[in-house]
Amino acid sequence: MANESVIGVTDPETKSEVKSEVSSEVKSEVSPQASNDVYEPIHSKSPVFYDLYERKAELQHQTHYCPGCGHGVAHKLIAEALQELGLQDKTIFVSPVGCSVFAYYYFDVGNVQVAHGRAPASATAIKRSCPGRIVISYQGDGDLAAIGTAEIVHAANRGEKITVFFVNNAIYGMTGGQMAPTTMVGQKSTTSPWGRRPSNEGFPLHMAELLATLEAPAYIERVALSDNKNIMKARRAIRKALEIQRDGAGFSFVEILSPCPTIWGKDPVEARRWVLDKMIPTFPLNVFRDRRPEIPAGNEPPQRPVADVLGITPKAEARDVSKPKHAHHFKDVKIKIAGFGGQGVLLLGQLLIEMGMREGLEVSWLPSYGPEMRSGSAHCHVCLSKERIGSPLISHPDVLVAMNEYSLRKFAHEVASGGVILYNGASLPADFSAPDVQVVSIPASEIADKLGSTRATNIVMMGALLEETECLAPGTALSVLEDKVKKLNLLEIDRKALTAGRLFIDEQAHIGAVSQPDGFA
Ligand SMILES: Cc1ncc(C[n+]2csc(CCOP(=O)(O)OP(=O)(O)O)c2C)c(N)n1
Ligand code: SF4
Repeated sequence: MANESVIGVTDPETKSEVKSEVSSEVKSEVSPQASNDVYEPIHSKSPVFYDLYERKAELQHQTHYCPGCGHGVAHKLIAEALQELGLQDKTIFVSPVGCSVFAYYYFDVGNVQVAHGRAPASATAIKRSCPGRIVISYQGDGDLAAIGTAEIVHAANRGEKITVFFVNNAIYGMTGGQMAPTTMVGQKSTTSPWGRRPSNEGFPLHMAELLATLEAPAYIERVALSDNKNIMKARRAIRKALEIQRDGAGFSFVEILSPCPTIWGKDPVEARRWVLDKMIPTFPLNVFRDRRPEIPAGNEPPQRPVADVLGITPKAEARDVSKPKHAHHFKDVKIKIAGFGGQGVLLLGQLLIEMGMREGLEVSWLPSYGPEMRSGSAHCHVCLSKERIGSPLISHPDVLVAMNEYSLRKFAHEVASGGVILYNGASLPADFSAPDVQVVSIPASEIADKLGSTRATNIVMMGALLEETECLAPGTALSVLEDKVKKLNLLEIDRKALTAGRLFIDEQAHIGAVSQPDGFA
């Protein structure tokens, strides 16, 4: 729990308990089908976090917050409430970007750290997938009332059953004192050096009042960390907000007026007094909402895997990855597919990752395309890996599938040494050269035309890719095509296109025109 003298994190034993408990709950909350899913939900601390957040010896007795900062007090009040209510093991804490970005080092609960302003959106997703958990979104005023205005308004308006603690210190602390939406009239900041003027910067936003205009929220209160009496009131409000969530009553929100001595240029005592004298008159303390919202019962979303709901679940045998159908002779393969919109560039990538999933590989697909639907340039990155994929972005592909000359010229230099370029063309452009890589020209468009549809060009290239690299099994390709292509005449053409692409490479190899590049079978 929050501890201002020792900054520790979950001990490994407790962590594993939480892990197994959460996993089993997720399974039971989703559906019996989910337990048959290919992937087990994993809830554990990311390896990028320190096991122990160790500070220099002389700093061990304090938090990373400045002396007198309200965040430390808010943390303590929240941690105490969680402990007193017995909610520690059920809680998932969503940390923001701001001075409290490291909140996950202070709370021995489930932790997620999210992008600036997005905490209520992430908290929504977490709460909806784990309705039995206590989900807390903790945010500063820059995070919640500037970049994240839309997220908080809509989460509140939907009546998400989460708790939001909004730490309002009237300034951007972490980035050095820029004006926040809550900066008060006349208050100086680095971006309002003459003091906030309504004529130029508008008026401060009153978030508690604003959210109280909505129908859905169950509880909204503003409190202040100005003096002991108000801190005790803050303590009660924090506790109540958590109780409301525990009881499933709806959205709860506590705005906490909080000192930021460093940016305000005051000592800790002066800063507290400033909250009392200056902030409270601008942001009056009040309970703005305390009731159970009357939200008509509707059709609850089905707690089933999205693929099942959309009716796109692959056949049972296709999902069975217990026995790999294909020997993968690689650790990972990075493929870039590039061409014009309309050439099936993105679809080819999607088919490959679907195949990879069915063969038990980790996969990723990252598309990139312009605003034009047809004829604009498009490309996608596909990773097939035996290990978890760090980034879906590929700088140096092992394989480039260039669907046109423009893509060949544009991306050939990126291909890793020993890699392969598969080019859709009867022959390479005369002045083209790519040392250190294997380049194969495949007249895929002509082949597809002869089979009855230019649209099958990408499938000819897929056949060539499978034959050339042996990264995935042709049988898997067929089963994916059978699931995805609904029109029988097109499916027939695609089957032939796949075979034709493979045969083309096979024949080239027999006449010695194609050699196996490094790294592939
Ligand atoms: C997308 C994005 N935009 C801007 C930033 C820079 N940034 C980091 S924290 C912050 C504001 C922090 O202020 P606040 O939310 O009030 O929290 P405090 O530091 O005062 O606790 C900003 C603008 C960022 N990290 N990410
Ligand atoms: S800059 Fe302000 S908000 Fe940030 S840690 Fe220091 S006192 Fe706290």
